[in-house]
Parts: sequence; C-alpha cells; structure tokens
Amino acid sequence: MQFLSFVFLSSTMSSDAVLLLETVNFAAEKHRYQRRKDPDRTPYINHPVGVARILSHEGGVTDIEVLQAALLHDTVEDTDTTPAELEAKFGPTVARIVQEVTDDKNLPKQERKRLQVEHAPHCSHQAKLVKLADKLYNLRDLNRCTPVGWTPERVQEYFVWACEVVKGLKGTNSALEEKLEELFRQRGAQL
Ligand SMILES: [Mn+2]
Repeated sequence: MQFLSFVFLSSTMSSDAVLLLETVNFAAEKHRYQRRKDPDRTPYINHPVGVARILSHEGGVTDIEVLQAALLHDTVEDTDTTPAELEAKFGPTVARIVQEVTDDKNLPKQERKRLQVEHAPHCSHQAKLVKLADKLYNLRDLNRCTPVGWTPERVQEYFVWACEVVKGLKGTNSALEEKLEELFRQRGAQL
C-alpha cells in the first residue's frame, strides 16, 4: 500500500511518477548540504538518484517502493531523518527497506562493516536490491576517481569487503550481480 500525503489524498489519486518526484524532492532537501568525497565534491544527491536509476535502468526493477527506498536509502544514516518520519510520509514498507540498509552509526566503523557482511543474507529481497545497486554505484565511483584522502590500498580493501557483502546478496538480480562480478574480477576478487 502506498501512503499519500493528505494534500494528494484531498485532490487526486497519486501516480507512481508523482510519488517518485515527492520522494526525490524529500531526499534532495535532506542531503542539500552534503557532498560526495570525490575531488569535484559532487552533490550527494547524485548518489541516491544514481542508485535508483541503476535499479530501474539496469536491473529492470519497477517496484515503486524499492525505487523510493533507493532514493531515501542514506537519509536515516547520513541526515537528521528518522524512521518514523519516513513511515509517516512514505509508508511502512519504504521505511522498513531503508531501515534494513541503514548502518548503526553508534558502532565503530570496522564493526559496522563486519555487520554488513553478516546481515546481507538475511535482508529482504527489496533491501538486497538496494544494497546491490548501492555497491555497484560506489564501486564504479571508485574506478572513476579516488576519494580525497584515500590510498590505492584503501580502495582495494573496499572492493574486497564489498565482494564479501555481495556474496550474501547473490540470487537477487542477475543483471546487477553480473556487473558487480566483472568489477570484482578486475580487482582479483572472486564473487
Ligand atoms: Mn549509499
């Protein structure tokens, strides 16, 4: 079930296009002051938009709640957005998917990374899709340019760790998994 804001309910039934615009606008406002770590300091919102587009354009995903969750996937982890806020605005399914892909920032970084590997196989199909697209986007970005302050060794370690996470997501979307597999192969990692 889709949750519509009262504004839409009072006037008309919302279309998927309207819902997606509402979602991308919410994400853009939440991430408005954030930048990516590349030397160009690309606006952060390019990332969630790109993750959603990987799902639709390359993964063939049309599940609107998955596409919405992709647009929102870093809002709880990286902005002041709360799960309750997402649930009120976008409904329980979207909020749950975002929650599934959100790291606990109270934990040390290495522990968060370990938990991603451990939790990946137990995520819902919808959350696995978002995770696959998020990893594919980030790995392509690392191949495009090195983040400020990162050594080549750190980049290689990220690939090896991402490969361990993606192993737990296998059997979810063959198109995305094949593209990830090729990126890992280029780095000498085996999916
Ligand atoms: Mn992300």
